[in-house]
Amino acid sequence: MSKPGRADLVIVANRLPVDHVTLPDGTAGWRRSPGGLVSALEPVMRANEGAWIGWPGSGDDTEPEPFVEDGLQLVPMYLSEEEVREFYEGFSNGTLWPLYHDLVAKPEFHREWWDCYVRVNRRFAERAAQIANEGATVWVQDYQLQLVPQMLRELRPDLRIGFYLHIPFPPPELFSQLPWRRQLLEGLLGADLIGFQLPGGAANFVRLVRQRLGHKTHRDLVYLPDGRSVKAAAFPISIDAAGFIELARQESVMERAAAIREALGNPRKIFLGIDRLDYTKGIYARLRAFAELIAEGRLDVEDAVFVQVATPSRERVEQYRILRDDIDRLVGRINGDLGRIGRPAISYLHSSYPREEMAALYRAADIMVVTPYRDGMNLVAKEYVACRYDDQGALVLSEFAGAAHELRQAYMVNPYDINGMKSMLMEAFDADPKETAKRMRAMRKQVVDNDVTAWADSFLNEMAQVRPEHGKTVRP
Ligand code: GDG
Repeated sequence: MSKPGRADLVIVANRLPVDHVTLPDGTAGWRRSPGGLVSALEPVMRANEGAWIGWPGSGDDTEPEPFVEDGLQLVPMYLSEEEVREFYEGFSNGTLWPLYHDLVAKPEFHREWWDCYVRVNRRFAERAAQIANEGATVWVQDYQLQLVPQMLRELRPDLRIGFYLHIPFPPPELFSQLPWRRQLLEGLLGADLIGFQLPGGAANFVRLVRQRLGHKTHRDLVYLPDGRSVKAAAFPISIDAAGFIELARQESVMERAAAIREALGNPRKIFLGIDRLDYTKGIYARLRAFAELIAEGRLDVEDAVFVQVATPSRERVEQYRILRDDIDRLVGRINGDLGRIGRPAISYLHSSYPREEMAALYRAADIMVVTPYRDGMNLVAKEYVACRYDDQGALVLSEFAGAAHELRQAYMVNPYDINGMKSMLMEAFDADPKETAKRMRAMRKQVVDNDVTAWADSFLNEMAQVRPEHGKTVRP
C-alpha cells in the first residue's frame, strides 16, 4: 500500500480528467471528462493507486485539496487569472502551438509569457515531487509541461520520468526560431523516455539535441555527459476502439443516426467534419472545396450536405476568435449563395456534444472529411473508422495528420491543394461500395489492433525497462 496521498504512478497533465461543474442543486462538483487518455490509463492507474495532477480548468482562486473521484486520486493545480493568460493562452497556445504546427499561424514570442511558463512548470514539478512515492513512475503529458521532466529530476532523482508529446515536434529549422530552444530541449531531457506521435518527431528532437546541445546520439538514444541516456521514440496514440464500437452498436445510437439523416432531408450522401475550432484543422479550406463542387454543379444540394461540427476552443485567444468569424462568414455566404429552402449546403454546428451524439454522427456520415494542415495524430479519423463496423463509409484524410501513417487506405489529400481536395471528395463520393468496404476493413483492423490500451502499455513497458539506478549520476 502506498502512503495516503502518495502514488507509484503519477500522471502530470495540463488538465485534470474532470471538469469543475455546478450541480443541479447549486453546489460545486466534478464531472469526468470522457477522453481516450483517461480510459487508457484507468486500469493502470487503479492497479498502481495512481494519481493525476492537473488544472481543473476553472478560475477558482483557491487550490482544492486532492480528492478521490470514482477511484482515481486527483490532485488539482490552481492557475491564477494571469497564469491562464500567460502560461496557457500565451506561451502554450500563442507560442508553442503554432510553432509546433509548422507555423500554420504566426507564433508570438513574449518574455513575460516564457517567465510564466517556467513558473507554472516549476509548480507542477514540485507538486509531482510531493506526490510520487520513492522510485515511482511519473508520466508528464504534452507541450504545456516540457520543463517538468528536468525540474522534477533535480528534485527527485529516484523517479522514472516519462514524457509524451501529443502534438507534432517540428523540424529543427522551425524549432530554432524559439528564443528558449535550449531550455526546452534540456527540460525534456530530464525524462528517461520521450514519446512522440511519429518517428519523424523523434528524429527531429534527436537531431536538435545533437546540433544545439552537442550531446552524443545514436539512433533513438541521447547520451548525456552525466552518464544518463534518454530514449526518444514514436508511440502513435489511439482510441478506445472497443468502447466506440460498442457505443456505435447501441440501438439508441443507430436510431439517432437515422434521425439525423432524416432531419437533413435524407440526402444521398452526408459529408462530415468534426474538429475543435482550430486553425490547424483546415476547416475553412475544406468547406470552400465542398462549396465549389456545388457551385460548379458537380454536386447538388439535393444529393449532398456537409455537416460541420466545430467544438468551441481557446475562445479567448485572438487567432481563434478571428477564425470563428471567418468560418461564420464563409458558411453564411455559401448557404446564402448555394442553399435552397430546407436544403442548406452546409449544416454548421458551433457546439460540443455527448459521446453518443458523436457516435451517431459517425454512423450517419457517408464521407468523413479530416483535412488538417498539420495534426499530431487526429483521433476523430480513428473514431470514425472504429464506428464503421458495417464497413461502409469513406475517410478523406490529410497526409499531414499523424493518422495518415496508419490509415493508409484513406482517400489522401493535401489540404493546401483545393483542386486536389475537390477531386478526392468526388472520388470518395462516387466510389464503388466494394472498394470503400475493402479500405474500411483494413483501416478498422489497424485501429482495433492498435488501440489506446496498446499505446499506454507499450509506453509504460518501455518505461519499466529503465533501470532503477538510471536517474542517478553514475561516474566511472
Ligand atoms: C490533440 C492533438 C492528437 C471533439 N468534439 C467533441 C468531442 N471531441 C473529441 C473527439 C476526439 C477529441 O475530442 C479530439 O481529438 P483530436 O485528436 O481529433 O484533436 P486535438 O483535440 O487537437 O488533440 C491531436 C490528440 O491530442 C491526442 O494525442 O491526436 O493531433 O492535436 O476524441 O471525439 N468529444 C465530445 N463532444 C464533442 O463535441 N464528447
